Parts: sequence; structure tokens; C-alpha cells
Amino acid sequence: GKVPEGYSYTVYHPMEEIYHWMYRIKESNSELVTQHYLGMTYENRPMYYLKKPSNKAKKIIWMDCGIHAREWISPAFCQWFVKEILQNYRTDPKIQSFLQNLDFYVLPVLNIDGYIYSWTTERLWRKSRSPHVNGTCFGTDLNRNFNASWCNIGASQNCSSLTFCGMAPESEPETKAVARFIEERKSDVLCFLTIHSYGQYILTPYGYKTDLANNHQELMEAGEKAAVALKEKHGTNFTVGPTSSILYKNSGSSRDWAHLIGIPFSYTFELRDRGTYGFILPPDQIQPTCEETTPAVMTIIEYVNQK
Ligand code: ING
Ligand code: ZN
Repeated sequence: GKVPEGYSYTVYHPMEEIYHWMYRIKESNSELVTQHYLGMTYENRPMYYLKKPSNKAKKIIWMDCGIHAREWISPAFCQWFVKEILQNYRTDPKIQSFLQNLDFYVLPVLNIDGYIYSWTTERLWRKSRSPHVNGTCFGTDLNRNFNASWCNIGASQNCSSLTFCGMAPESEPETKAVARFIEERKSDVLCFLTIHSYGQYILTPYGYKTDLANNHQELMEAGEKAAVALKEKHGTNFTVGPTSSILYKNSGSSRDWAHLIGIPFSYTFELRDRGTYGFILPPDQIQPTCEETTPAVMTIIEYVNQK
């Protein structure tokens, strides 16, 4: 795999550059990676994902980044991860074996409108950018808009809230696009990863209820192995467990929804840090964050690949 030169993975990139990066990645690796249209954002921007199909094609690993606009480290990680796979797949037997058995789908920025807004106007913007109540407030929390006990807890019906759940489950085009895509392939999706910041957690289902997932044990086993691999790199501590018990309850998340529709391995990653910089993680932490998160994600993929 060729990684286009002249792109820095240790700075944050505005959306235009990420679009261009995707184009160059697929152009320079046309035999390996393809780019596909997923849907349109509220403000009519195309959502694309990258796909690395396996030879035998079957089980799917999904990873999305940037569902929340201000969590800039998340899209930076998705890009880093794609780069790592392309750079190392020839030499790393582990990566080779994943790539033989699993199809990878990576959506580098889910909430494109919000991401752009966080660059141009309000750095700490979280939600999408759809208008509500006659244009008096903007944005739905896309991670409260999925069809998982929608808006019942840890979410708000008030459109000015940071956790506004939207007008209905999947009312937002970005949510709808992801949900439709996954739903169509759900019997093949083995693993659903959604990358956020911050807090240093690997979160398992459920968030909306304290009931344990039907495969709680194996979710924990893979998650804890991932946290060990992560810590080995730079000593960073991550906490693993169900959202509802280690943080607080919230409904409508993509992770809960994915598990409810039958995807066995569904995780939210909350990357660095634990609040010193929070969402404004300095660029000099992009590299160490991505360096530690990559083996953690690889560990989960390795685990599910053996299932
Ligand atoms: N956190 C996620 C969110 O959607 C979460 C996950 C849910 C964390 C509930 C804690 C409690 O809010 C971030 N940072 O977006
Ligand atoms: Zn988030």
C-alpha cells in the first residue's frame, strides 16, 4: 500500500483536506481500498467511507469517527488507522490475517456539518447542524438519535440542549445513512466501533439500561485485552465497562443500537485525555494517542477474528 506523501498525521485537518486525503488514499491504493458514498448530510455534503475488502469477503468491521464535532482527535485517529494498515499490511502477519478474513469499513467523519462548524465558528460545537423550532436552535446530538430506547434517558427533547435527541429516531440524515447501511449488512457485521473523546474509556453496551449485554463476558475480555495493549505503548490507563454502570445512563447511542440489532462486538472508545485539555487535545498528543489506540483496536479485531 502506498500512503500519499505530504500529508501530516500529527496535525488536525479541516474537512476539505480530509475529503482530499480520502481521494488520494483511494487513488494511490486502487487495488486495495475503495471509496463509497454513504449518504448526504443535512447541509448537503456527501458522506464517504473507505472500504478494504477481504479476498474471501464475509465478516465486517465497522469504525466511525467524528460523530461529535468537537472531538477532533477522533477523525485524526481514523485517518491514522487507515494509514497504518496501508503502510504495514505487507509486513505485519497479524494485519494480513485480519485483511484475509474481514472487510474493513471506515467512516472518517460522520458529522461533517458539525465538524466544519467547529472549525469555522464554534470550536466546542458537538451536534449536527439541522435547524429546529423555526430556526431558533440548531443541531441534534447524533449519538442520541439512534433507535435504542430513543430519548428515554440521558437525552433531551429541548432543541437547545447539547444532548438533543432529534424529532424522532433516525430523524437526521447522517444517522439514517449509517443505520440503513449497517442494517442492510447486520448479519455480517461482527464489530462496530465508534470513536469519541475524551475520558479514556472503552465502553460496552448498554448505556440506556443496566442490564448486561448477552455476551458481556466476551465483550469485557476483548475490551480488557485492548486496554492492556493500549497501556503497553505509553502507559495510558483506560477503564473498560458498560456505559450505564461506569458513567451514567444515556439512550439513543449508536453503540447500543448496533448491539440491539445483533452486532455482537459493539464498543465506544473515548480517547485521551482525562480532562486536562479535554476536547482541545494539543496536536502534540495526536501521535501518542493514535500510537496507543491502534494496538487496542487491533487487539479487538484479533479477538473477534478468532470468534
Ligand atoms: N461521550 C459519549 C456521549 O455520547 C457517553 C458517550 C455517554 C459517555 C454517556 C458518558 C456517558 O456522550 C462523548 N464524549 O461524547
Ligand atoms: Zn462524543
